[in-house]
Amino acid sequence: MSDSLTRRKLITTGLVAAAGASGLGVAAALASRYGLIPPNHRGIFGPSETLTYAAQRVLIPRHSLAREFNRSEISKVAFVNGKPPQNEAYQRHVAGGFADWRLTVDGLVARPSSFSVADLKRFPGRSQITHQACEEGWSFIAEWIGVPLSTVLNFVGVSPQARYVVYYSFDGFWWDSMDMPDAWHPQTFLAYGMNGGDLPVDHGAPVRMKVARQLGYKSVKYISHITVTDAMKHIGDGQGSPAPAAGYSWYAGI
Ligand SMILES: Nc1nc2c(c(=O)[nH]1)N[C@H]1C(S)=C(S)[C@@H](COP(=O)(O)O)O[C@H]1N2
Ligand SMILES: [Mo]
Repeated sequence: MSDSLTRRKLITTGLVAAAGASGLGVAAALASRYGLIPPNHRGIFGPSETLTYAAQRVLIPRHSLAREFNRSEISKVAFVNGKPPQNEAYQRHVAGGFADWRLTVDGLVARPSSFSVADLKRFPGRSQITHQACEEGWSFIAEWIGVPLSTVLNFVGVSPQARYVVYYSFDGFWWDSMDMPDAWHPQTFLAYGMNGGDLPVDHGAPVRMKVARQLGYKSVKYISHITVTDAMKHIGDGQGSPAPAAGYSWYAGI
């Protein structure tokens, strides 16, 4: 047994025993010792959110992959959830073929940068055929084409203090964040293509986040800004995304 596996097993046994013996508070204390506290730990579901997040992070190897499918398994119908940004600026980008779209990346990085869609397409591209599941109950299989977020993070140079990657939709309304294991995960993409073509407007053109290991709402569409941070407390309501205030988990692992 490798050292990390032994450690994982020890922590897991501790977490499970603590949760069983003396309640979620002890589990949370243990999770805090290992830095496995989600940004929404103070919310109504805080203690159980911490337990779920810590247990997932301890139990599942960091780069374990979401299942990938064959081309023949791609769904005939891809559901859409949520409208494109309802503003004129977005309509102008659509009319201009997104030539002036920029994705800015800043925060705890050595080289804050701004990328056009063409810039993103110059990085080595990847594709994945994965399942997208919405919290509302529907799901579909699609091919997503893009650049792994890790490639862009390596390009801008992430500081060792980084703990979260926060990402914002052009409409300024949708945003979310993920921890560094998901940010470095090989199936976390900045997707600019879908099922062989450019990403359609309904699905987030010109570029969306695709987080294969979490529920659909983490895959924010129309991405125009990414920021790397060591703390979530000064961002939004401090819970890592608007999801917790709406009754959903910050960590939506599947
Ligand atoms: N900007 C933006 N991103 C978004 C949404 C949205 O309404 N606006 N909906 C989210 C939800 S709830 C889901 S399930 C997926 C749906 O992606 P799809 O429309 O490509 O199926 O996008 C997520 N990202
Ligand atoms: Mo969703």
